[in-house]
Amino acid sequence: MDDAHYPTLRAVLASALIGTALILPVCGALAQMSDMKKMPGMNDSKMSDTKKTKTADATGTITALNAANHKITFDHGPIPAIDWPAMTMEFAVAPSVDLAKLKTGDKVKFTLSGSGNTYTVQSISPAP
Ligand SMILES: [Cu+2]
Repeated sequence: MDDAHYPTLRAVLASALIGTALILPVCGALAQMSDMKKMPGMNDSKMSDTKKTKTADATGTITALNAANHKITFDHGPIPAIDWPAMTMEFAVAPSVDLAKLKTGDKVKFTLSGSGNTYTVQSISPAP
């Protein structure tokens, strides 16, 4: 190839690189800014949603009692108030609730309070 083209090519490549170098950070900054605009908004609504304390009423059957850790396992029905499907799960129980009065197999109504996926049983009463 003739040398005459080499500097030109280099200049073109150099300016392309500089152009890329100049454009990329701007795009990156814009992308970050729009990400940052989006993310906190999403997190905010999610956080305020999950961090807000909610209470819910539910019914279920006691499938296990863990007196040592003051926990109880319910096979519970759907809990629309907190968007939960029916499932079997263990809950921490508030100290005010006397687990000694309960036994596995009891059908009960119970109230929950908490946020996100962390709910504590606040009261338990026999289901009608
Ligand atoms: Cu559950």
